[in-house]
Amino acid sequence: MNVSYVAIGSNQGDRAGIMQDAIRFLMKDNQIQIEKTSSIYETDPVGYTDQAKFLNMVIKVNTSYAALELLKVLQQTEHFFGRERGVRWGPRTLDLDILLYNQENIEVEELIIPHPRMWERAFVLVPLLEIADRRDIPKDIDKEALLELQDREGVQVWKLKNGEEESVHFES
Ligand code: GSY
Repeated sequence: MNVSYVAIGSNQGDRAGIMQDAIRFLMKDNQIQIEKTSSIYETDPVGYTDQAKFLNMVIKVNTSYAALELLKVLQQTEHFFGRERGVRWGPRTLDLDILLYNQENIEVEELIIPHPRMWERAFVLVPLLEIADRRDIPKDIDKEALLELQDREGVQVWKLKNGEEESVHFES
């Protein structure tokens, strides 16, 4: 079984409903088991800033898919939920990005793992560090690194994960 962390984002339509439905959709795949979900954060847009705020979160999945197979499933899921590949940094109904896959470094045309921009983005690191097991993340990433990120103040809890129960937002 492989361990992967996947970032989820949305800034169009019923953001939370879309994210919730996407997680339920992934739960139905018998090659994916969602082990943990982070709180949901509302975040100021980074990159192209003249767009609506995002909701962002991270999930931990156990999967028998190879990394490129998982990528394909996530892209199909984005497409199913109405994602269109338009403006590169522009608004989107659903964004699913593989952040980590085991402790592997992957660099092929379609996929770079660890995700190349994750270290600069508080909207990714805050939910990742909330749920990640220390052994799953590279050693140079810690909570101190977060304080230095420019977008840290733009990341606010929108819906807290409730207690210790896993996947609390998204029971199937
Ligand atoms: O890279 C994912 C899409 N995206 C986001 C996002 O998910 N959250 C925030 N806050 N800004 C973003 N800019 C882009 S592009």
